Amino acid sequence: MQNRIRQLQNQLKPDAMSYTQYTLFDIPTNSDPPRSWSPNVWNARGVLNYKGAPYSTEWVEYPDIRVRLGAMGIPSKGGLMPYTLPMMRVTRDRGDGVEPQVLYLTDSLDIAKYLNDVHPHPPIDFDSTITDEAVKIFNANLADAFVGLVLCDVPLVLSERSAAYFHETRPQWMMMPIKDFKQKKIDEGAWEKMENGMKVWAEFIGKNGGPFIQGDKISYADFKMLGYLLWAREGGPREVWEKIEGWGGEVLKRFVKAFEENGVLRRIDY
Ligand SMILES: N[C@@H](CCC(=O)N[C@@H](CS)C(=O)NCC(=O)O)C(=O)O
Repeated sequence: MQNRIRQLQNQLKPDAMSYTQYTLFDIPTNSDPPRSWSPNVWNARGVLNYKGAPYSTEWVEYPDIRVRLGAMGIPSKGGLMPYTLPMMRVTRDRGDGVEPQVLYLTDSLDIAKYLNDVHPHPPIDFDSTITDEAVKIFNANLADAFVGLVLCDVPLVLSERSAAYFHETRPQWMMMPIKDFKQKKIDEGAWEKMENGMKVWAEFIGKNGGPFIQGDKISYADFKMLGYLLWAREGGPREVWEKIEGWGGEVLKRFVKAFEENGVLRRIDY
């Protein structure tokens, strides 16, 4: 028994002295202080906040993402977006004089899963069936409206450099200037789609009594849905968010409040 205890103590020693640092790389708004607005980044930031994990934020402007990540030796993903945020750097110093270990996590789902493994409490359900269903519902009912009414106006909350980058890069898939694309989406019924979509959204979120998709049990799908809402609230025009809030009604209010009560919104700007 004594031996077993000594063995355990020896195993624990380096860990007790080791220390891990998380750095979340995020795209800033042009406000002072900057705020977190990107739905993808929120998938990671929300989980960090929920877990109460200590971390620091490094704000990176759009045109600097590939430069900064490339300089860290992170491989390019190719395509139109070879480097993306969120990225989370994990630095683990074992306190034994040896070079700290560094890990780069370059996708929001990987970051969320990593955090859930390392910090199991409070738990998050990662059942992919629910996540897939939630994303499918968003894509079928709301994505178009969000692209037209939120994404197209994101440059308004960005710094001049990031806004210029956005105007330069997004027309590559919109096939036209952002302003024209926004008008096209409005002409195609973006407002009506948003209103109907939010009703479907509220039915889906509230189907088990709320506040989350599975009732009281929080899942990664809830974090993804929150990410979309925060995209609109932090990155879109105020009138769009006010409409979304109205159409989401009580279900949306309870959903956001439950995240607030769980500490998920405590860190937005640092
Ligand atoms: N699958 C990625 C997607 C991330 C993503 O698309 N990030 C955007 C910001 S919302 C980005 O960094 N874009 C870089 C660029 O446009 O150059 C994730 O969820 O982590």
